[in-house]
Amino acid sequence: MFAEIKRKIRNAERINKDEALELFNTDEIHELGELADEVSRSFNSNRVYFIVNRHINPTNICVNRCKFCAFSRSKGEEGAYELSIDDIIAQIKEAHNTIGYISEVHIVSGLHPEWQFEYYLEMISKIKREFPSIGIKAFTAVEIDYFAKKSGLTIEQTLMKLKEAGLDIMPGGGAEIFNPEVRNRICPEKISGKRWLEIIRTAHRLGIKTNATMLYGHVETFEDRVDHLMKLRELQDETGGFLAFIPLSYQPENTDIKVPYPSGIDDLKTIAVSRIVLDNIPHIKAYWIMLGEKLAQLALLYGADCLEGTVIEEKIAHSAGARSKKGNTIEELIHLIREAGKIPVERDSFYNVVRLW
Ligand code: V47
Repeated sequence: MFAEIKRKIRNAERINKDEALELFNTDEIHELGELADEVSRSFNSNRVYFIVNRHINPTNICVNRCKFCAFSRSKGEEGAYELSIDDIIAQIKEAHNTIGYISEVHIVSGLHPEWQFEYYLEMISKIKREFPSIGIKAFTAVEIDYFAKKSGLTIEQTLMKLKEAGLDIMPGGGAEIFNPEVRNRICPEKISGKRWLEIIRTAHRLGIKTNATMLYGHVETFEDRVDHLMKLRELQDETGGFLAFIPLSYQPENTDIKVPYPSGIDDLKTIAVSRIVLDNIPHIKAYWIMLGEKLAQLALLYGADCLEGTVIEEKIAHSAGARSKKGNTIEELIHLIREAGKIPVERDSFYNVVRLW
């Protein structure tokens, strides 16, 4: 099957849209996985990365109501919460004390109608001051756009201020699916895909590395997924600023898009096709929170080379019915990686090696 595509990949030739679509439509899942694993090995040998990190969501109060989101609340609504900077510092300290150290915090929030940009700057600079060795991965392109609008600054100025305050890299959230028709159905109030790409382009130009995501398994088609991947590949050709790509498997509970969870086959296919198409992005994450630990482990043989991390407390996917644990220990991550026949590599935010296990 797909002999010509195989030949191209083995000769390090780029595959086109039609070929990517053919891969999504194939039933030859093992062959697809084998091919993606070959590509993964060409990037990262037999290594699989993880990080000792904590996810922090300072607030779930959000002015947008994305149809796939079960996390957001309006101000005053039951379940709405706001963390102070002291609360955030306390969460990091607790993680630090429990594990002994933390290499990264991952911070994303709702679009809070009242918080000012200065609050976020203070948040980042206080974290950096208190924990200078911790990498700060914070704020999606959607939040950056919102901060810029609220503060009257340009995107460039907003990003520069955050960088000066201590922001190291940006997560890949908010990309969802770029196709405007699908985007309009699933998150009509969110910035466009074009705007998301522009903001990320600016971040890369300013030397801020980012990740990229794709939310799949709701109402999009394989064509939409391919289009999304191609747009990321094009931007990466231009900037080289993406560190990792993370396909996000749709979690449907408590949301307005009532569809079944993506199947395991769909999850593995999406990881594999992403690895093959994104021939210029060094890392593909199997986000165990959304895939579940066991399927994420299998994804390590289907093109993924990173498991994200310890996470400690996950809220976004678990509000929508994620069936995984909310956090994991270093030992469990290492066990998953070793049992897949791979070498566990503990990393920092920039994929520098912290420790080979
Ligand atoms: O932007 C929201 C998605 C994202 C649902 O960059 C949902 O390293 C599935 O982006 N089902 C946040 N997904 C998570 C994210 C992320 C996670 C881990 C690592 C990194 C990284 C980024 O979650 C949101 C949105 O696209 N999301 N609701 C849902 N029901």
